[in-house]
Amino acid sequence: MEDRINRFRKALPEGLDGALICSDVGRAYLTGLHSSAGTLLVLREAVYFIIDFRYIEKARLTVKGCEVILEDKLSEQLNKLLKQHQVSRLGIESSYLTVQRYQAFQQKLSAEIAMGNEISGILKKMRMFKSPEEVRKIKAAQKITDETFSHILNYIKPGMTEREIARELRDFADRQGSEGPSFDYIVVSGKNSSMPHGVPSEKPIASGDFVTMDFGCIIDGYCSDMTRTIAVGSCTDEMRQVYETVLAAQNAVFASIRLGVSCKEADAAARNLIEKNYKGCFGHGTGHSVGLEIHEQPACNTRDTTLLEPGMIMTVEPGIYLEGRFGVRIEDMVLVTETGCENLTGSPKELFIL
Ligand SMILES: [Mn+2]
Repeated sequence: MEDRINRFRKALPEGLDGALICSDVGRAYLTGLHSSAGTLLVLREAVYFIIDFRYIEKARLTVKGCEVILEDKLSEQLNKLLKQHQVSRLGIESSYLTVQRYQAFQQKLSAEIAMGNEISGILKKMRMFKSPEEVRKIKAAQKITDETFSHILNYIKPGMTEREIARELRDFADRQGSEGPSFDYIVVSGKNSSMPHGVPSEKPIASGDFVTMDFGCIIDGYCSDMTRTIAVGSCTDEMRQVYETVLAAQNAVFASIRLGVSCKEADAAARNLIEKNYKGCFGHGTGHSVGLEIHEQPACNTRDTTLLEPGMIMTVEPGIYLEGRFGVRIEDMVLVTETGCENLTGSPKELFIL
């Protein structure tokens, strides 16, 4: 973590004397401590972590590379430090700070609070590239996700509701050691499966339904993300054809990922294949990066021109959604490597008919 703070300090843009890091994820990334409050003041020559009584003991024991201070009157404490270091201009995390908090800083702090996006940009860029330690955590989270999928295959029976299945996914993953669900799980069946981000309902699973399950775990704060679609009872030729097309689209993306390929090009690999027969039925991006947050930058979509580079972890999740009828999505996570990509997801993808 000390290394992250130092890299961040070195990247501070000219014209800023430092930065206020107030987001949960920004603090967790730079200090290693997960908390729901606290302020990290990063200056060129010193770093201060001001945090309240609830976290102070843990912070003193674990946070390295900065002076840990018990929060009392935050603005007075900050002003004292700003004066001591002759700070005149501070950056903030524009993508996380609320307008209310920004205005409070503006009114109460002696330094000018710069409105730019540089600080958020630097942190997002740093977080794009996962260290071996971060990769290990995401792999551990995915391992539990894979175990949860094999469990649910034996658990799903016609008549169970989408919410019952979502609950079992969460409970099983927690029992296997997940720190919690990495997002609100999606379990949609039958007609509901044509809604990519449908919310699990009291609808019972019926024979002939597709069931799409999108879920993930958290280990040491790091997320995993996976989607599988399975059939219950039976499956029509059309359902099978849609399923095989989505799988082929996913494989086309894996084959496209190599050094120098952009996110946009990886997205096109899936999109071009799907649009041949299912135009207008794939209305979301092909994937996104995953880390401390479930959605990170970059993202494989029709706009993001970021080049894929080793150390990035991306989901690959094409789908086909036939409105009012059914849908299929298949999602794995891959690590971009020097030579292509490594699939971090172990769950099988042949079409299961339970
Ligand atoms: Mn995803």
